[in-house]
Amino acid sequence: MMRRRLVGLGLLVVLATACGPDPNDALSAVASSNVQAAVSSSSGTCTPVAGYTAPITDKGLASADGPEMAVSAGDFFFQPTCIAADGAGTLTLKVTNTGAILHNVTIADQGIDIDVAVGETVEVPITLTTDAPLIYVCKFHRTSGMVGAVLPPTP
Ligand SMILES: [Cu+2]
Repeated sequence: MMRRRLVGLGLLVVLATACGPDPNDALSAVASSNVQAAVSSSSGTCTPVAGYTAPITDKGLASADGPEMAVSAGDFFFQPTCIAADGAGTLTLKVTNTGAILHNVTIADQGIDIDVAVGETVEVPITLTTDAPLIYVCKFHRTSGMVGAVLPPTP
């Protein structure tokens, strides 16, 4: 059940902002995968395509600098919502709960289910392939839009 839902989440549309590290580099990698990519001049978004009905709270797209990627878990979002990785393989998500309630990082396919207490930071080891985005959720607030993605590196 959960696995099927996560596969559905893999279909993201990524819209890039014009500022910050060149997001078009990341988007070219996205376009070559099973993710549908689009570029917009509006603020960065990371929203689902048709077929995925739960919301994703969009807090933008950022480019990673190295194998460690910092993410804030707020009420109820991950920020940045999408991160373009600069390498594949074993990476680390450093997730800090900047909100007022308990959050979580779950990647069912990788056996990850880690709670993040208020004010705490957890290091989550993830495995990223070069051909598909890695979707993670807060298991408590997934249906409130608490979904994030690590995008494959540009080839
Ligand atoms: Cu949460």
